[in-house]
Amino acid sequence: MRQYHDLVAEALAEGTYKPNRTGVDTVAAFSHHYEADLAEGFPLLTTKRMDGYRWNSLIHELLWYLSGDEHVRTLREETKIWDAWADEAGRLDTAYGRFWRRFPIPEGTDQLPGESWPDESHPRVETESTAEGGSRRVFDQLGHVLDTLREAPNSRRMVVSAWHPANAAVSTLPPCHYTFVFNVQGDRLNVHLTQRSGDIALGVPFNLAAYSLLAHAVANRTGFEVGSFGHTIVDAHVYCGASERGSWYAEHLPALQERLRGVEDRESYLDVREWLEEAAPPEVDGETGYDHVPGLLTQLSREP
Ligand code: UFP
Repeated sequence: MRQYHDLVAEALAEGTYKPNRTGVDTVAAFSHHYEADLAEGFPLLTTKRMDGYRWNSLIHELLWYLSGDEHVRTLREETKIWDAWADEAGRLDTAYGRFWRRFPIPEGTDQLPGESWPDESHPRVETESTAEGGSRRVFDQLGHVLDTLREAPNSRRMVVSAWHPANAAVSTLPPCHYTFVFNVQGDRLNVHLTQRSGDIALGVPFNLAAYSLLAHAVANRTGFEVGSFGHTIVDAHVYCGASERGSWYAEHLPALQERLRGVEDRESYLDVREWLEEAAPPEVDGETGYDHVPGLLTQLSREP
């Protein structure tokens, strides 16, 4: 997929070398945007393995989001992708589906004077019991989008957010793909995702496929033609430093380069190589940044 290869190319060629919390440094580009027309075909990468267990994980993760569950007890029967972030009881402090389907509504004195909140008569407000025997009210954001698509499809307010600022401030993994917006143009239903942080080699191919699948599902359900998937990634990065954390953060560059070699039209790969050779390596702590990228230049200058 051309857009993905452009993303790789831009990050590697124009990105800044920088450290981050993982201990494995990245080359990162700011605010990359691309669009994929889903009517032209499903954007599943062919240069990365996305079949078998991976595809199965992706589908079950999406179904899990749609279920609104805050725990991984059913998900982990199908895939282990969230196990590392959950405790033994399956509790998880990253809330995607829970916020998509059951965003908490402030109660009592938490509601400031003058603010508007829906009451029980709203079709997407639910009252649920808490483990402590109390109750709380929650709002189904995605359900509200489905209603709006039926009742006022030209609305520009069809936003779903997984971001709760206070939760995000202390969460071990605040949502990466944290908000998305549905937008109708004619009979086409488009989806735009904003992602604060995107691991180009590992995470982004799955994020792209998952939201494209979601776009198909919602279009199917509401009777629209599927439109485009728009994706803005604020920090789009490739891990390239030495790994201190083991396999998850293993060096991704060789695999990415292999992928670029695999594309029919090798233009983006060649561009990356040229750009990198021309680029002045950034300075990191007085050292040349690319010294930290073992083999990058050599690998890229090797003829594919
Ligand atoms: N990441 C993704 N996509 C996801 C996900 C995580 O690319 O869906 F959950 C990557 C981005 C980043 C890391 O490399 O995981 C999260 O680290 P941080 O919170 O420091 O941005």
